[in-house]
Amino acid sequence: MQFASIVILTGAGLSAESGLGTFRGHDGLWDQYNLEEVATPEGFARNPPKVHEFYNLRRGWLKQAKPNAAHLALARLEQEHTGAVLTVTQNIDGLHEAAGSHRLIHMHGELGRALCARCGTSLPWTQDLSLTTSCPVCHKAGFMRPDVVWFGEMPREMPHIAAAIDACDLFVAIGTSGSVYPAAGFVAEARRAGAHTVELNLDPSDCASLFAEAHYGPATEVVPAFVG
Ligand code: BJW
Repeated sequence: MQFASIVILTGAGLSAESGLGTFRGHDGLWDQYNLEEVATPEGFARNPPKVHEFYNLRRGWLKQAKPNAAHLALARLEQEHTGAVLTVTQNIDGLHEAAGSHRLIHMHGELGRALCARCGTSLPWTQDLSLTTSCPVCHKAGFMRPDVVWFGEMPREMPHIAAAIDACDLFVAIGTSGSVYPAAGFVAEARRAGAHTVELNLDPSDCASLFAEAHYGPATEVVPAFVG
C-alpha cells in the first residue's frame, strides 16, 4: 500500500463475525435495550443495576469471542507498515489487541477496564460489576462503572485522533454506521486534509456519499481483500 500515514476507524460491524452484536439495524443491541437507560450517565445515575446487567452480559460474551480474519488483516497491515498505521476503534471488545494491533486508540473506552466515578481510577477489570463492588483505591462501594464512553461524555484522546486525521493520506472506515459523532465526522475531516477515503462495510453507511472508494460485503472478506 503506497500511503505514508493511514488512519483506520473501526466499528461494531468489524466484530459482528466474531459473534458480538452490532448496535443498530435488525436485531441490534438498541432493539433490545433502551440506549438512554444503559448508555448515558443519566441512565447509570437512575438505575445502576440495569446498566451493570447490560455490561456484565456483554463482558460474558467477550469470553467466547476471538478476533476474526478482518482484525488479523488489520494487525498484519500495522506490522507491514511500521509506524504508519493508527487504528481508532469505537469498539470496547479488545479484539484488535487480541489480533496483535498495538497502535490503537479506544475512543469509546474498554469493557476490560473499570472506572471509579468517585476517585477517577481506571484499572483492568474482568469480573462482573455491581453496586457492592468497591474501588481498590478509594475503597468506596457503589461508584464502579465500566470504563466506556456513554452518550454525552467526551470520547477519549480526541486531540491525538484529530492530529492523526489531519496528517493522514489514507482514511479507512470499517463496519461503522456513521451515525454517532464525533466518529461520524472523521471522514469529512480526512477529506479536508486531502486524504484518500475508503469505506468497507456490509451496507452503505450514513456517510457513504463522502467516501471516494467503497467495498461492500462482510468484513472478513472485504478487509483482507483490501489489505492484500
Ligand atoms: C458489518 C457487518 C459485517 C454489520 N461486516 N460490516 C443530538 C442530541 C444528543 C446528542 C447528540 C446529538 N447530535 C450529536 C450528538 C452527540 C452524540 C451522538 O452522536 N448522537 C447521535 C446518536 C446523534 N455523541 C456523543 O454523545 C459522543 N460524545 C460527544 O459527542 O461528546 C461531546 C461533548 C462535548 C462537550 C462535553 C461533553 C461531551 C459520545 C458517543 C458515545 C457512544 N457510545 C456508544 C456506547 C459505548 C460503549 C458500548 O459499547 O456500550 O458507542 S453507543 C454505540 O454507537 C457504541 C458504538 O461505538 C457507537 C457506534 O456504533 P457503530 O460501531 O457504528 O455500530 P452500529 O451498530 O451503529 O453500526 C454497525 C455497522 O456495521 C453498520 O454500518 C453495518 O452495516 C455494519 N456491519 N455487520 C462489515 N459482518
